[in-house]
Amino acid sequence: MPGIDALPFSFIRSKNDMTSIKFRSLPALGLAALLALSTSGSWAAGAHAGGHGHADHQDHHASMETSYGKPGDAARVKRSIEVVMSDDMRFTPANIQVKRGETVRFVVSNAGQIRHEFSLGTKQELEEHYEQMKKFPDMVHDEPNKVSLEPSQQGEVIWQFTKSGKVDFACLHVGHYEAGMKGQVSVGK
Ligand SMILES: [Cu+2]
Repeated sequence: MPGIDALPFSFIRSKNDMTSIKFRSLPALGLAALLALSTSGSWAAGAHAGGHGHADHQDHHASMETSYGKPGDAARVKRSIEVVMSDDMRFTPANIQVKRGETVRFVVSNAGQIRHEFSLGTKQELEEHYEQMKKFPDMVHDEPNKVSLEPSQQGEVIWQFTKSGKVDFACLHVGHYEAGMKGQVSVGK
């Protein structure tokens, strides 16, 4: 993983809590690197992916609440929304409506010939991550609010939208965001 050793410590730390929930799906390399960098209890929480009960998951998720919602519980998914990513730097659909409180499963597929990702966040957060991606284009992202996909791959993000308003999503691969690879979720009341 070129570059990751050079990442600011605070940046990595802010990632760990979000990353731990997808512990099992991390590629071996990314996991090893993150474990090497991790020094505290957040990885103990990560281990819960292997065995703790439902209540623990709820608590952990609640602690990961963001201004645009929180990782969703698969058991609460009422609706799946298919999102296609393409090499013309577009998401289809690019505008999505959900209700406040709704837990949505985004079924994301990459119809292109190059890697793309679907990242949910505030515009500010996405743009901050994008600046990081420009510095470290090979960074591995595997967090509950995003999925990164090779050509022909399909993945998912399960997210609960807890606040009404607008939530952005984007592909943060270098050049893609500027080319307009972005969209918006409108969260109704
Ligand atoms: Cu892209």
